Amino acid sequence: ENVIHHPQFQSGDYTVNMIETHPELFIFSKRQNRANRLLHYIAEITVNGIEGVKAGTKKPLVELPQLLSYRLDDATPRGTRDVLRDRGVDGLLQWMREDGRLWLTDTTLRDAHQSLLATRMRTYDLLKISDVIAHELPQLFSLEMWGGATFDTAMRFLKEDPWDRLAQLRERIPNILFQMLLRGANAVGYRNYPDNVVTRFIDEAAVAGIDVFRIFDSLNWLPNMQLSIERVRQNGKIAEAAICYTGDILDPTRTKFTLSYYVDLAKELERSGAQILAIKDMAGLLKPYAAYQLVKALKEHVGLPIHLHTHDTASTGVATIIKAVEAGLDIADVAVGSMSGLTSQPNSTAVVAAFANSPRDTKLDAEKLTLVSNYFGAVRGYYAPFESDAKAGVLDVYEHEMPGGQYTNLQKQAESLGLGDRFDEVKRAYRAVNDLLGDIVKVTPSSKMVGDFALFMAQNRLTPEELQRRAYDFDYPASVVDYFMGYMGQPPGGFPEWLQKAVLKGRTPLTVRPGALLEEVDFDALTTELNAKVRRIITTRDVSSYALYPQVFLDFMQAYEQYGDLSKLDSGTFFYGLRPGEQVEVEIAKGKTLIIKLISVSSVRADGHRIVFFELNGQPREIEVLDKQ
Ligand code: 3PY
Ligand code: ZN
Repeated sequence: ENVIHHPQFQSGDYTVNMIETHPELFIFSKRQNRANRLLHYIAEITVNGIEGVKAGTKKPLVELPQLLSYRLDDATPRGTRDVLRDRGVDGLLQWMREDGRLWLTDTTLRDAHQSLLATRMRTYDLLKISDVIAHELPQLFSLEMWGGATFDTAMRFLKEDPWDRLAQLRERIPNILFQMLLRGANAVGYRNYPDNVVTRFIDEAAVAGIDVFRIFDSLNWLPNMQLSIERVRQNGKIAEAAICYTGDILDPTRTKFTLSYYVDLAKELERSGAQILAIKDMAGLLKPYAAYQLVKALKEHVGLPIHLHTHDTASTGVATIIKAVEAGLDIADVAVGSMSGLTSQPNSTAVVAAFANSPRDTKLDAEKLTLVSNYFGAVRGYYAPFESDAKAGVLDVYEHEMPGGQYTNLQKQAESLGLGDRFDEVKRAYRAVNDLLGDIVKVTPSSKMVGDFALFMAQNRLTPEELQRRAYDFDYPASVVDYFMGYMGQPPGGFPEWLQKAVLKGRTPLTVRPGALLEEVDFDALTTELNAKVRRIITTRDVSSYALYPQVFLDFMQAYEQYGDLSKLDSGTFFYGLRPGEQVEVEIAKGKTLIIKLISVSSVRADGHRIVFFELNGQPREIEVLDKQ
């Protein structure tokens, strides 16, 4: 059992002599068994809560709809991934063009929950609906299901392995293209990485099952994207390069990000080898008539299929898609109804209905989308603590220009700094910072930097005028220093000199691509280092995770050691623990189910601990937990 549950074995990345080379597999050790480790987790969450969910929070009542079920040997209907496999990238793109429908990407598994629920959706909940998606929605272009903030959130907050999520979804959905969001030289992180960290990450992701890589740079700086575009192509996968849209091309007073700015950038991306061009409207600023103009101009000047990504923050999303399609858009991003709207993507059934029986009919079945939507509508209940309190679309996004994927995260960050009730002020500061920086593209990681700067302004109750007057008096947040050091790349139009000098205080900024200077990582040395630090056998994927997020990965490994694999635990128990008398069943392996009942929780003892009393398959168990409240 040690062998088959070993991550290296599960990932398929093993050889017949794995047991010889890994004698530690036979150390059955004093380590607690799986059940005990699971009890430990439940006791811990019951007593202390989890980041974002206070202990004692009432568990939402969630009733999942009855789902269609499929037999293991039911073949999935032919989808875009089958076409990619048979015909290659060019063949697929040609086939799509000839077909002529409006192709849709469903973002429910990635951006929708990143934007609505602080990226907290667990693999457990995604897997349950994956068979239905594979069998009922094969007409999709792709599923955006990885990358962006999901990579680090999985490890940091959910204590799960993002690679496992990818592998497990891939296994259940073999027929539809998988798409990820890649932050170019920042990979799935918040800073530029050495080139070989980026290329190796792309190689691993391609092998693990990503087909379409949406590549962007947070400053629209081409040198930060080229390496990724090339590497994706070398892997035989689809390089979708993005122009990030900010400002408003219809507003004559916004002279920096104009229609010709975007067209020039798109032409350069085409020359760099992009196979699809994405318009990445991460904040939802692209108004319908601007979308028409933009797509029309891009269609005239570039030969690539165009893929529109927008957010419905101001409720104009569906209209934006319709106008873009009138101008010749090829592919649009949507999310299922219950996970759409607000800071997320536009509603897929609305778009399907809008084009039904038109020449651009999506060929998707709205009833089937509704099944999936109903599932997510129910499951979303578990994530209530991560919701923003927005009930309707708001216009102020045109003012602050904050990406949809950042909104709930920044709100959480503000709350944790005691600025929860001053979030309006933080949003105003966000815009003020943008203007102080000379108007920049705001998307991860530049958006995080602007967010950190805005929180800093709000905490210090600074107006832009005051900051300007006293610019040399402050120590700026680390991300702001990094930005002005040129560690994220170069913004169009350069840095405002007065602020750069004040932030850097004599340090010399970079003017070249950071990746060209960063020393390549020695992966053999890193593997050795990791093997010394972690008790489980290290896979090449683990090494990639560690190269990107050293401390987050080690913390995740520690949680894994302490609690075991938490992926089998339902989300109600994962986030809220149990109440006295409550019982859950956890199928830890096929045919192996644990019945866990919480009996009671003792009062706090003199040493600060509580005893949590359980019944495990009818047998009494006690777990001691330090009460950290
Ligand atoms: C991310 O980089 O995570 C984004 O979603 C940017 O929009
Ligand atoms: Zn987005």
